Amino acid sequence: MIKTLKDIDNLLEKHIEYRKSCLNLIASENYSSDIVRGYLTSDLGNRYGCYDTSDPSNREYTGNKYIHEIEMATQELVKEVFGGKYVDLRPISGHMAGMAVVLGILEPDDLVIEIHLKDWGHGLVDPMRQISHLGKTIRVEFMRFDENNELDVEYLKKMARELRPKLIIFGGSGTLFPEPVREFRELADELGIILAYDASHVTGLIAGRVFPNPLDEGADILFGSTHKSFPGPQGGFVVSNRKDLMEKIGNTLSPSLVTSHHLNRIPAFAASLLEMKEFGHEYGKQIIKNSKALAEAMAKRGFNVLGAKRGYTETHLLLVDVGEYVDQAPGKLLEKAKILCSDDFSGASPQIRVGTPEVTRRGMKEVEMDYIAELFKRVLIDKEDVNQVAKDVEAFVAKYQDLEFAFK
Ligand code: DSN
Repeated sequence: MIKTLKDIDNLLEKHIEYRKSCLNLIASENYSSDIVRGYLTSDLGNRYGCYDTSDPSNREYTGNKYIHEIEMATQELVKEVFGGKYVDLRPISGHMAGMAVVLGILEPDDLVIEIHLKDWGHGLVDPMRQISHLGKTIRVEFMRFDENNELDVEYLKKMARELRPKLIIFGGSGTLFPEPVREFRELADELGIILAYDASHVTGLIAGRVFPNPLDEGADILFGSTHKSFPGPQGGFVVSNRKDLMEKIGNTLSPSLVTSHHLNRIPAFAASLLEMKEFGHEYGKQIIKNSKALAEAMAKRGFNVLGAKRGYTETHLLLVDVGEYVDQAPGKLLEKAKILCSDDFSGASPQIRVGTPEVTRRGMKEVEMDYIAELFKRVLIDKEDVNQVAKDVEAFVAKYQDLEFAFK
C-alpha cells in the first residue's frame, strides 16, 4: 500500500536491489547509462509536441520552439545512424510503430505475412485482429520456419506469388540470423509488395554495423524499439526512404494512435544515439562474440541450442530447446535461481531465449559466458537446489555492476 513517498521509495529500492542481484539475460531488455536515464526527467516529459505530419514545424501547442528543434535534430541523428531519408519518432513503443505501419498502409481485406508468435514473432498483426473489426478487415498469414528456427525462403516466395500480400514484415523476437530481405526485393517489385522490417530486437546491432541494415537490403520501411539491443530509453521509431509511405504512417500515428508522444524520450534517445555512434561497433561485436560463446558453452554441456549448422547465432540472442530436461516452460524455475530469461512453450517443445545485451554492457565476455552456461546446466540438467544456485548468481553478478560501452 502506498500512503507516503517513503512507501514508493521502499518499493523502488526493493526492485532495484532485486534486479541488481539477478543475472539479466532477457533479450528485449537492456541497461541504459545514467546519462541517458537522466534525460528522462527533463521538462519535456510534461509537454505536448503534436505536429502536422506534412509539416512538423506546424505544432498544435504553443511553447514548442525548442521542442521542435530537439526533435528535428534527433531525427537527423537517426538518419545518420540508421540511414533513411524520413524519420518518425512519435511511436511510444516498437509495437505502436508497427501498428502505425500496418494500419497506415493496409486497405480493408489486404493480407499481411508476418512471423507467428510460436516462431518467436512479435505478435503484431495477429493480436491486432483480436479487436473484432480489425479481425474482419485485416488478413494475416505466417512465414514457415524449421526446427532450427530457419526461415523457409522458397515457401515464403510461393506464398507471396499465390496469396499476393500487400505487406511482408520480416524480423521477430527470436532472430538468430539476418533475414533474406535482399532476395525478396525483386519479387516485391514484381508483385507490388511492401517490405517492412521489424528491427525492434536488432536496432542496436544495426546501429553498431554488425547486422545488415534492412534499408540497404531493400526494405521499404524499418521500424522498431529503442531499448532492446539498442540501449536507449523505452520507445519506438520508423525510418524509410519513401515519403509516400511515411506520410500514411505519420497520418495514422497522429491523430489516431498518439497525441502526446512522451517527449522526454527524445533527448534520452539522442544521448543514446551519440553513445552508439561512439561505442556501438565495439559493443555490437562483443554482443555477438558473447552470444556465440554462450551457445557453444551450452551445446558443450548437452543443451540443444538451435541453429547449430550455421554457428548458432549472429545476433544478441540464442534459442535453446530444453524439452529433454523439463516438461514445462522453465522461466519461473530459472528466476528462483535469479536467472532471468524468456521462455516459450507454444510450439512442440519448451524453449528458452537467452539474450546477451545487458550482460555485455555489464562487462561480461566469453569467459563469463562459460560460467553462465554452467549455471543453466546446474538448474535445468543437474536439477540442483535453486536456492544454492541463486546464492552463486548473486555473488557472480555483484562483480559486474559497472557499465561499459557507455558515457560515464
Ligand atoms: N516482443 C517482446 C519480446 O521480444 O520480449 C517484447 O517486445
